[in-house]
Amino acid sequence: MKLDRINFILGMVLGLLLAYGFLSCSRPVNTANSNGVQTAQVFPHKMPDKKPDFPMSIATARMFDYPAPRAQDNELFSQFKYTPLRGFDYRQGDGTVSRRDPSRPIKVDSLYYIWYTKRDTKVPPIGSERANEATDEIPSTDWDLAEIWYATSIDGIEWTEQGLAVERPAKPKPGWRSVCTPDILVWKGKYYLYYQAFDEPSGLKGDWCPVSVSYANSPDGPWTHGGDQIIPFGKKGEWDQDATHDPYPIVYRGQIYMYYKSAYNKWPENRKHYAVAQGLATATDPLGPFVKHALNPVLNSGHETTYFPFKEGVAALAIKDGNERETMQYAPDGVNFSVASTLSLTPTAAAPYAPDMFTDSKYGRGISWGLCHFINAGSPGKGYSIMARFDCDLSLDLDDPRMKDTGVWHKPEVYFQQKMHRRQTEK
Ligand code: AAL
Repeated sequence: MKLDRINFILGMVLGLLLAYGFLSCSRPVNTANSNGVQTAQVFPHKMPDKKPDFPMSIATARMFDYPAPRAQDNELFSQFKYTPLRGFDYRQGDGTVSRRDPSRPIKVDSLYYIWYTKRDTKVPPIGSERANEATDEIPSTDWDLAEIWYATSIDGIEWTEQGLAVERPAKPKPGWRSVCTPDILVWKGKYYLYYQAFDEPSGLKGDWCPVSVSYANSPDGPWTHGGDQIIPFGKKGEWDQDATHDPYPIVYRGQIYMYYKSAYNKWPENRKHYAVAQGLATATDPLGPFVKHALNPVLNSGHETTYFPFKEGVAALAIKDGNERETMQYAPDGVNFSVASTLSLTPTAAAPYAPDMFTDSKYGRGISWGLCHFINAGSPGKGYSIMARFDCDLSLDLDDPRMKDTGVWHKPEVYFQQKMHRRQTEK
């Protein structure tokens, strides 16, 4: 009898404790305020400047994982403004000349220099799906049968095309079909151009190519070939087994951090389910060897590579592909990236100017302008790309509230341009 009574009392106490536990989780925790008055800890009207320590939803808690809980105060959030470049001739848009995938500008004395893919062919590209019909005169893609040219500018808007920097080598050297998508490294007073080097028309098996490098003592050249397959392909079955694209070196933590892109989950006979990621390879010598990071890929989304030193880490722009497309990302170690902000109207193939891109800065200052491209400048059958300038406020040395406005309003016509596709209209 006595034991039953004890069990009953213990059961009651346990039930009361469980009830209190449930209720305390499901409603705001009550605490006394400074006057001893009981108040529920509800999220405050005044935005907290750091993460509160009371229970919140994961969405509210996540606000404090960004550089600032308000986008307008987020150093890695910005609008993007665009300006056409002057000085490049596109033959009234007949599709026979194209300029794209600009390198980051570098400033030498008082002049900005850029390098870029230039295609100058008798006819416009016929498309990667017809790569088997490409010839020595008929390009498959916009970057097929291309070479690397360079230009200079005083203001980043008016450019003077200076001429050929890296030409296609003779067959069968890597790049004999096309050299394109360059980027620049300045290291110990010398200049290094890294670029994609095609041995077949892009699209034949896929957009498959390695990366080569050339170097010079002056930004005006002459350029000396320095090596091929600079970024090692992955072994068969590894994500970057077929291509290493968009080579993008910065100097960070005393080494050359070479970020690059590859597309995976696609094969010559099945290319629709592709995925894109970006990897990192490091070196202490610009001609290699480049050692790939064990945690590759380091970015799960994005397309062309865009990185810059920011505070103690590295910031990255991810566009076009992947669940985290249209975001700024940040890695305090240059390797482990997280979303820092979401963006709109992002620059494609963005190549930002940053004075500390190659200075091994211990506290990167960020960016305020750069170049990018538009690959749809032409009309059907006359495809070509143009380069353009973007401006932004992703800089610790700029404070432009207008560039932090989160509303980007387009005229209705911009939306009406995005017409339904045929299957939608046939419904
Ligand atoms: C660009 C880059 C690479 C691709 C092609 C030319 O935007 O991603 O260079 O190979 O498209």
